[in-house]
Amino acid sequence: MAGGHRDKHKGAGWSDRPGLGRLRRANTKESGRQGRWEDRAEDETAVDLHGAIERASHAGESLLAKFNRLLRDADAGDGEPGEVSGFDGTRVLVRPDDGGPELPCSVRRVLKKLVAGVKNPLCVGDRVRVDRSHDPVITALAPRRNQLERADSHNRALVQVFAANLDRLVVVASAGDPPIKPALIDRYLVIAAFNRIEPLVVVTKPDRGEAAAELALYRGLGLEVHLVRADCGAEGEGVAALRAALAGLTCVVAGQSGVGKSSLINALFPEAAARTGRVADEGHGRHTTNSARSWLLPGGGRLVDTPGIRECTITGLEPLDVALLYSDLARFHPDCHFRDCTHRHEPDCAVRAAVGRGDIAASRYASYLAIVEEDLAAT
Ligand SMILES: Nc1nc2c(ncn2[C@@H]2O[C@H](COP(=O)(O)OP(=O)(O)O)[C@@H](O)[C@H]2O)c(=O)[nH]1
Ligand SMILES: [Mg+2]
Ligand SMILES: [Zn+2]
Repeated sequence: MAGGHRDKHKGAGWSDRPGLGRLRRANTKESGRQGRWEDRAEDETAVDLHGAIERASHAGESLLAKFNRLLRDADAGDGEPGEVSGFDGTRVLVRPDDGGPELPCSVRRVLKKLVAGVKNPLCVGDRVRVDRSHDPVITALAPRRNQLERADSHNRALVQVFAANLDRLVVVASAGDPPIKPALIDRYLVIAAFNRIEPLVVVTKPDRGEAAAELALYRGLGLEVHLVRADCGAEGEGVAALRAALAGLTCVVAGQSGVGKSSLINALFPEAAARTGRVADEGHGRHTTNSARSWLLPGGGRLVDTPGIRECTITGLEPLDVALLYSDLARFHPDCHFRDCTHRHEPDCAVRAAVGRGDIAASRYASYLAIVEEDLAAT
């Protein structure tokens, strides 16, 4: 088939984006750095994203990489396995794997001092071991698959980690009331990609507006997109399909206030919703680290409730990194005249040409520019 690499990338799903690693190596001067990752990289995409994360923070080593490296050196630790489910004052709540009740635990000092520059050594979703021979104490911590982190609002030198080991970032938007905001969806998608969490898009309120174009756009990007009536309980349109899609997974729900997150969780998981009472409305007034909470769902999945996702770290990335996290832009990047093209003002830019032809949605290009020009400029 004619068209070569473009067809190969077309419609590629999240977990299967061939060529991003190659693209990054082809487009950066720091290709030597990739070697360190080769032995633990699952695939080229992982190499690529780690490359971006590495440069984003902590003088060449990402917080997550440093954390996991230190953990490998740490004591294996005795005790029963469990998972951090929340915080209660100075205690860390651990849900034991054996199904017993949550345990308020203290933390062994060596774990508290693990990584400098981190506000909280443990976060919701951490896999731990608890020694219960006396007062319960967390003795060991397993490496993390991924995490959501951001700079502390009071001290920019400190990083707050508020959830780890997530399977899905559920991005919720409403078809109307409030109107759908593709730029906000794109921001969450970049956060998901940067943190290596698979995103899933839910559009609520099909009775309040029209979102056919957005549904088509995000499905066209290879994303799983659900249209869901969230205020009609378990019988609402799309609820059963979404519940099936999330079964057994650890999910975090993100979205603007008023789009129907709480309603959605009520419809999906009435048992959990009765206990949560609240689910992350973004930002404002809540202590992100200590108010994060995870809830066990029927079937073994978990719902992680945390605000602050919108402010997750994308500062520190360079335009090239952001463009690579936009799968639709990245597809055209190899055809730009300059290998480090930022797709703004450069001549012979294949990305801008594609926007002009309608091969890249105008809203996607606009949100890319907004991130590059507003967020990255803010650092
Ligand atoms: N018409 C309609 N209203 C909805 C739908 N989903 C949620 N709502 C309503 O939208 C409002 C905000 O919902 P809520 O779940 O509190 O949003 P949250 O702020 O994201 O948690 C509530 O009045 C809900 O009843 C829907 O699919 N259709
Ligand atoms: Mg709510
Ligand atoms: Zn370009």
